[in-house]
Amino acid sequence: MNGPSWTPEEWADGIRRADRAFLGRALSLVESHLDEDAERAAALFAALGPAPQQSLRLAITGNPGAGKSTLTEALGLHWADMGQHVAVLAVDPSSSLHRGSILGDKTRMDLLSKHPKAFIRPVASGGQLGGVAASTRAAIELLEYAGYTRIILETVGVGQNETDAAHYVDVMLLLALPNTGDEVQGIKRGIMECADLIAVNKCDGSLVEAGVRAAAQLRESLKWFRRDDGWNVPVIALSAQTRQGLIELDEALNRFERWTRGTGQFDARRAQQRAHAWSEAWQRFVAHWAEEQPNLARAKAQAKEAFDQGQSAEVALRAAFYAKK
Ligand SMILES: Nc1nc2c(ncn2[C@@H]2O[C@H](COP(=O)(O)OP(=O)(O)OP(=O)(O)O)[C@@H](O)[C@H]2O)c(=O)[nH]1
Ligand SMILES: [Mg+2]
Repeated sequence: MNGPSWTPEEWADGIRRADRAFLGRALSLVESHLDEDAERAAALFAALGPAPQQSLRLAITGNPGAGKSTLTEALGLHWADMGQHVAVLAVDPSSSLHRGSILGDKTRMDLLSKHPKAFIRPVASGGQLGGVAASTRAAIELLEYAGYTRIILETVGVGQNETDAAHYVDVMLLLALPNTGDEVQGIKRGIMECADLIAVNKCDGSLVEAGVRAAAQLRESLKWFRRDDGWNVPVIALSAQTRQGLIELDEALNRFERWTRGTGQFDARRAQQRAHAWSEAWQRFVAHWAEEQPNLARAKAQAKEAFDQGQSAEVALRAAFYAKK
């Protein structure tokens, strides 16, 4: 990144003032893969000091077209009007993020993006569809330093890593649709298991009745999932478009936050997420480093050859790496 000439302290001050220029450059800095940017980011975080703890981090998941962006905007506006500072990270699956494609038309969130208490930022997905970029955690923290109290992560409703978002947020909200039928709307089990709240969206017009039925059906299928923490996952019928049910959703979110903070789950989950972030970053770092070591590359090639000839991966690797010791 061609850097501005701010000192880490100036930069930190700018972020604490929620100055969009400083914040925007800082978000680009943590997304950057350049070594010198990593050093600058570390200096910036050192200048920022201990992270504020007052935020609520929410992820919205759901199949493509479920209304995640529409709900993000409705909920964001509701919160901003109530005095919250709202930041949205919208995961963009396209790799062309830095070539000027700032979210498609329907995800622009026109009203929210103009709100003085809101900030919207597209983030690159983690390489795979549905993934969340490794830099997302640092981005969330920067937004919190800037005083944002509600962080919404809109995920991409496709791919293998849809449940990734659970590693980054305090609350997982799953958006379902007023589809009824034997199948639970093609929602994968893993996604259902991760959800702390479910909202059936688009319960408006001719779909109101179907929405109520779908909500009942979802409540029924939730009985098959046992949660260790004893939380009863609420299922709320709503319309992100007419905002019917939005207050109820907000209340359910507040209830969940109060409940998890009360039981200590809230802090426990964040601590677990930090631990997960560490081991994940360490593995990624080591794997990346290993690729650059010529000795390792030779042993790996040797093992791969044995593997291709039918040996088990484990045996081949152990032989290539340890036999010569
Ligand atoms: N009738 C009705 N339509 C809705 C509602 N919410 C969203 N839509 C419409 O559904 C379509 C998809 O909405 P989005 O908010 O873009 O859905 P999304 O989940 O963000 O979609 P992707 O990001 O592409 O996965 C749009 O045409 C919306 O106008 C709702 O509550 N009622
Ligand atoms: Mg969207």
